[in-house]
Amino acid sequence: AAASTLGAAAAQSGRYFGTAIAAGRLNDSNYTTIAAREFNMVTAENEMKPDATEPQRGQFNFGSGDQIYNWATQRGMKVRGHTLAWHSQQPGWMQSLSGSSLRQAMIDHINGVMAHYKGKLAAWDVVNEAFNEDGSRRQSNLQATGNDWIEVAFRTARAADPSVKLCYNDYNIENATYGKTQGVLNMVKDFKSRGVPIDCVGLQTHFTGGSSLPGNFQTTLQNFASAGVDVALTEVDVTNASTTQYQGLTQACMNVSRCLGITVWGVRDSDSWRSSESPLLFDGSGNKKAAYTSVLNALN
Ligand code: 9MR
Repeated sequence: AAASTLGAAAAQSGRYFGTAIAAGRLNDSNYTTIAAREFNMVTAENEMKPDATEPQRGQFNFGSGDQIYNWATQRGMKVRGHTLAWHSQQPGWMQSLSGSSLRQAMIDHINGVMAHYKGKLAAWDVVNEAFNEDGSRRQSNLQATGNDWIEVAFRTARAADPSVKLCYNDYNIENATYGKTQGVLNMVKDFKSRGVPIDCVGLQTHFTGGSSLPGNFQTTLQNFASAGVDVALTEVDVTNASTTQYQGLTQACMNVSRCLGITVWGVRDSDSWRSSESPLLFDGSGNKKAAYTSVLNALN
């Protein structure tokens, strides 16, 4: 029988359907009613990022992250951790570090945050957005600590919590022939060949701001899977919520056995970081849009 919510429909094939949640909206009952009904995975939109969790060096704050974690798990939902090492949304003290002191701060940050959530999360986005469009490494303060910073982050993460899946997460890695996609795929193959722990790649899948679903998306997912990692669509949104693109990206995940699930980057259009593009599955009043039906049907 066809399921009537996104989460239940995804669960029929052992997958999940998630959303980004913002702690500041948890007192909006229209928002929480939809979120609790439709989804079975949650990502904190900003509350588990480095600036939120370690505002002063060595002083961790899990208040708003835990608010989201508790809200989700009290409703039977799972939680993805987002994110531990990133060039953006670093606390001010971290931005001013470099070299070996920044490297140590990154390690300490991973250990401090992962200890708090040890055994509780489905996955962590250990490293976020570390590549340029051409497949080279993004120049950042983290990259400047040495090219091995990504593998150090993953090894640190594995030791901190051996039970959680460790993911690399990025945008514009949906087209199989694109330089950035190949750069990330080559990193995964290199890590696998050298025993660097990595379990999954998160494809953010922001088909918004001018980008759109590539015809080879399923091939991309399969290429990562063939390299030995699970994949997930982690931050989906689509300009004007194109039904064909939403249907196509959902079908691509359904067609790849190692595609674990799909997360949309917000509940209603009004909750989106790109609300002017109306890219989500519910309108600002919380009504299901046509794209919702196309996703639900593809999951069913
Ligand atoms: O949706 C998030 C928005 O509220 C923040 O202002 C922004 C700050 O960088 O981050 C947004 O989420 C991003 C995610 O963490 C990583 N991939 C891109 C997302 C959209 O910018």
